[in-house]
Amino acid sequence: MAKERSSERSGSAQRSGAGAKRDQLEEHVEIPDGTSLTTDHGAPINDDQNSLKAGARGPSLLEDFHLREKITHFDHERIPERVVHARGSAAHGVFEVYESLSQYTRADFLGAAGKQTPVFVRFSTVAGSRGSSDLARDVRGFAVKFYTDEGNFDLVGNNIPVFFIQDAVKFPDLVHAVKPEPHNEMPQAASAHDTFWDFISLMPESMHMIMWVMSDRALPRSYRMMEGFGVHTFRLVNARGKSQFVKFHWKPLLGVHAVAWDEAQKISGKDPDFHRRDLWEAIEAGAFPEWELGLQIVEEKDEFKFGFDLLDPTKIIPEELVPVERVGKLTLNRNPDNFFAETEQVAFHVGNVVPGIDFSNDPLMQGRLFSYTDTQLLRLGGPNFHEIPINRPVAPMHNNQRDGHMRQEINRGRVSYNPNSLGGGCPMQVPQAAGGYVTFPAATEGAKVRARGESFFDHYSQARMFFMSQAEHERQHIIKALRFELGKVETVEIRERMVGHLAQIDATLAQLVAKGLGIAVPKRATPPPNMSVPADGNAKAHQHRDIADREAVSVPLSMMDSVPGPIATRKVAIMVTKEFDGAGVAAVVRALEAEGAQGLLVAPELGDISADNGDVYVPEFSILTASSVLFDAVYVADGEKAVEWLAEADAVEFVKDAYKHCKAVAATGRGVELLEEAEIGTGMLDDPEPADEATIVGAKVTRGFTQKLVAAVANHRLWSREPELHLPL
Ligand code: HDE
Repeated sequence: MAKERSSERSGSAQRSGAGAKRDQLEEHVEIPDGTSLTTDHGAPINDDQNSLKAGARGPSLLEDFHLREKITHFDHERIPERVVHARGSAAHGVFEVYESLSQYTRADFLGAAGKQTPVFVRFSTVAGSRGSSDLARDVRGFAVKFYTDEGNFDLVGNNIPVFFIQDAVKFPDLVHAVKPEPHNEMPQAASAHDTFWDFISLMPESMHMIMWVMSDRALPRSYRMMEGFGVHTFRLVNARGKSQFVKFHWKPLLGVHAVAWDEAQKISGKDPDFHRRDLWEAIEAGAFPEWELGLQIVEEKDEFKFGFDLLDPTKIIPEELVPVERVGKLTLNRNPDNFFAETEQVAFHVGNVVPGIDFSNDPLMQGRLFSYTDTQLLRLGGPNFHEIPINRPVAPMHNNQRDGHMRQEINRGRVSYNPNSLGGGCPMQVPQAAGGYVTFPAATEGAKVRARGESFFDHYSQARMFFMSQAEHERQHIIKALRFELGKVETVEIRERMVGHLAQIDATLAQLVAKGLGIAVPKRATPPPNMSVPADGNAKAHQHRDIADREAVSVPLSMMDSVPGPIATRKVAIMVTKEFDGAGVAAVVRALEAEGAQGLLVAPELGDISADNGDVYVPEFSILTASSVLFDAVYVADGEKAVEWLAEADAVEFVKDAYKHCKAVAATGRGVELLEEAEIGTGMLDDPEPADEATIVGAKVTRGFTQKLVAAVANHRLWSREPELHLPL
């Protein structure tokens, strides 16, 4: 009602154009509470359409407090974007621990079976700016803020379990190298350029991470389908003061899946918000993304049991050596209300820990402990960023920190120091028995040196293990990614230096990359001219004893470990033309929905479309607003007019791309003609064994047909379809 009246008001005002008349009408206006327009200081605003002028055609007046305030605020709307991880998307959720973990840790949020803790999780790419594409080849951030009853615990991880560098002092160099080159600010959100590979080729310690970043892990199908890792070794400390080392893992319940490189590049054009939209829509639809928290626990006495160093962030602990124990579930169930207030202003810090969780001496982690507060001071403008709602702990805060920019808290009384007697000694220190944080008394000794442990110098064994653990198509993708990235590098010496490293990982890998670059594999690896490797540059001498076996593999390193998997939330494009097979399409949609997947109609145009049984549908997309790279599979429906698609170049490209990206392509009846037009096969309807198990055709939709479609989507992709792209391995 009130809304109607207020529009009446502006209508009348416009009609009359007379101030006196308008005032009269406004006397009767009732504005619901909380909806009136005001200045930042609460003064009601009567006209937000015109600035204050000296006469209707005269100059604006400086006196116009509303204009000045509105524009000034607008001028200051932007804050510096994160120096890394600028592009991100986030959601609220809950973490529930399955069983008490009190044998490992005194952390209260892990202490009782079924205990729930609210969380806020932000996913990100690393190199690109805030407006860059979600589908860049890049590491993904996976940062979780647990709002525990004992304060915030931030697990600020990535979707790759190792890092490029071993020591924090190299981080600014790494980031300068990967960001757009400083003279021309190119390329955006891409590592395929000289400065990145120049740096990497001089940093042998980065080789393990390079294998991961060149793999399809750097092109996730969805944030919901990627793993997360704490990367560093942390400590868990129990109530008796016993410490154990721990690596944190997040295991997605939908499995770990990626898209193809060609697809990633096309998605970047069709929908640069692909991951952001996917996360948002899944949560809006109630298909809440879930991960299990996994722990790899290593007893203190076993610290030196492995060939690699637990403190070295370029190494994993293979799951075959220490299994991952799944201890709880993370569920994201609510989208943010406001992107800036929450996703942009959230401030993570690897140093935000709670009693029972402690650090190791990993030299990369130690540097991070300094960096995160420092960067928030600049980005969020002062020391009170912990008071921004998204950063505020649910646990009460009491301390003697005071004042500073944008202080929200009104501290009462005159005491802001400790010890004090005037305030009764408050706020009081908390004894350990009452839950106070106590740092684990790890023994420390040694001379002050700028050095790295000898145990950090095997840079190739785990890089090789990763490569050897990949399925054949995954290796092909790594080789192609390296050919692409190094092919974009203009300086030939950098390419050669990189191939020299690859030769230390695997001879075939090096040969095939070198071939693509038109160079020879160098006879001897060029010893890097930096000081991070031993002076003799002899990698073999430092090879780790337990993975010196050149054939060592670790099964979970391949994403094939995730298939077949659930198809929940997968999207299948259903291509329909007028008078399509209504019963068939309904059966396909039902079969998909029974598995939690979606069938979405793509028609030549938007607007109502009738099926042959008279049912009227509203297609979600027209062929111009959709592209098969945005779906997991394609089904072309039968119908007398299905052949109309054949004249649509976009429709032919649609299915061609889906096939090329190894997705399930299905068709019934005359729909099969579109697959054939796209050169997916010939005479398929007569052939009871069409080309492959992800090409599914039939005269009509049957139970067997939908079962095959569901099974093909569950396998994610039929990568073996890439033979024409295959390189001899
Ligand atoms: Fe970060 N990192 N990082 N990082 N990092 C930041 O903090 C830094 C590292 C990670 O969604 C910054 O608030 C240093 C490893 C994530 O808001 C900054 C070093 C891992 C996010 C920073 C590292 C990460 C950040 C930039 C080497 C995986 C995004 C903006 C010593 C375990 C968090 C900010 C979000 C963000 C510094 C290495 C993960 C500058 C100095 C290793 C997920 O503080």
